[in-house]
Amino acid sequence: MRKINSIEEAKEEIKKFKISDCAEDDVFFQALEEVLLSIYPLFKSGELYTLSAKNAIVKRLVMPDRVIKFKVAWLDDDNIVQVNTGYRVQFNNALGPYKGGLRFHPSVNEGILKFLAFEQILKNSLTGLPIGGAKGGSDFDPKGKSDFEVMKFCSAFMTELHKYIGPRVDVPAGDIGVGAREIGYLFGEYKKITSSYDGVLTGKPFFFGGSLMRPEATGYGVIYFTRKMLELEAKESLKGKICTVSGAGNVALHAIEKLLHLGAIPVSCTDSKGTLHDPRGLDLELLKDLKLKQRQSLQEYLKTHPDTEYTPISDYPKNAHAVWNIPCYAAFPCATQNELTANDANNLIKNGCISVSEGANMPSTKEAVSIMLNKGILLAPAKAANAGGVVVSGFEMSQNAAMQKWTFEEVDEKLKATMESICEKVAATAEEYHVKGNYVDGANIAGFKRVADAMIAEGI
Ligand code: NDP
Ligand code: 2IT
Repeated sequence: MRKINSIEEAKEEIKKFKISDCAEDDVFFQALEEVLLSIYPLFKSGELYTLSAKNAIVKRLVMPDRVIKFKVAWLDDDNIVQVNTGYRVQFNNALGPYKGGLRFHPSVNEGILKFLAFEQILKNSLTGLPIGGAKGGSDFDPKGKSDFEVMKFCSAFMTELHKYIGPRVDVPAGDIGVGAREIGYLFGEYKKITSSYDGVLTGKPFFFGGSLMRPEATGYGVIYFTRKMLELEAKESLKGKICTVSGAGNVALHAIEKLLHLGAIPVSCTDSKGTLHDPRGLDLELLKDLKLKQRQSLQEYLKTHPDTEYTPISDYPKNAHAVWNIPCYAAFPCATQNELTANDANNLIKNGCISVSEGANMPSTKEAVSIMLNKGILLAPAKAANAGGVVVSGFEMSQNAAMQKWTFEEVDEKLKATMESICEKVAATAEEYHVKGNYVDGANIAGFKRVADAMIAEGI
């Protein structure tokens, strides 16, 4: 068996090894390549995990168990039939039932869902909870649709999806475009079809089975993780520090909320149309009203705060984003994949940023990750930093199974402890594999090992 002695050799080996049926510019390939390069010290030292190992552990891990693709036909408010594509990628259940969100966004395709489901396997592994990895969704765009249309789409989507899910089989949750409203409609339809009141979805509204704190969990978790990382690596706190955030959805707004609780100064957020920069600190109550309740554009913020800087997305050069050119101590990309490019990474470093925490899934391009790690930025990778959402989803599964309700304080304490313990595990793994301070490698190695060991123990 050939031993691999350098990262260059690992890169060559990975190119030869057919890791997927996708092109090298596909997001799925991007996610696989990052993980495989991170875990190369395991190829070097351990026979169990090498690319050519007898158990084919890497080959088995990079191929989804199944990709379910289905038609979703539904009736809009003008009584016209609309047709969308629905998906569920059940990637790996070595550690527990498939678990991961549903994304409703026009950009959704199989490649995006495969990358998200693959990342979810390692993220869920890092939580220490008994959950496997999956992701699903549709190219349906909830934006501009009436509540009734969203309900009819969700019913049609669940008519097909219900065949493949169950509380011990696969437990979907929310993601972009899927919040408590959508989960409520999906749950209602599942219940109608199956006559079963199961904990088959997480992120349910509290009054019919949801966990307190699930809406806040991802955003709060990102900040708990970052606070611990700064304490361990820089002996610093977030108090009084200027922070930039992208996105203006569930993750971004709750990250902003926790930053405010800790005395930091969050000054930016973004949506699909532009960037808001309020150097005095953001007016969170107004943002929540505009984005979560009224579902309006961030530009509306200017009506209340006319002196705020707003940059429409079209006013900025390609491959750079206004939000990452604002001087800050810590940055929090919380919108979507590949929203932080090489140019953005260079601008952040030039302006004095010392830490980047990924609230979104894979928000930094491959080039940006490499620049940030080489320049000593503390980079908290998505699969560790944003695990708080799925952690509280796991808590919701426990509460549903035991027919219990935990208080907000109980969930918050457990979330804080879990995020800190993930941070410590990632830091310790990086140190063990001689890449101290490299949380990207630490997270990939620690996440991979738990899943790989379970797969080996369970046989083929
Ligand atoms: P939401 O739908 O609540 O919000 C998404 C935000 O990002 C919106 O402000 C949206 O703008 C913006 N956005 C989305 N896509 C794009 C795009 N292509 N270009 C520019 N802006 C965009 O989603 P979440 O906050 O739940 O998710 C944000 C990120 O966090 C995603 O990467 C998701 O996978 C990840 N995540 C979510 C978790 C959760 O629990 N919800 C858990 C872990 C990770 P607009 O308002 O204009 O639509
Ligand atoms: O990316 C993610 O971790 C999520 N969208 C949440 C998944 C979940 O099952 O709560």
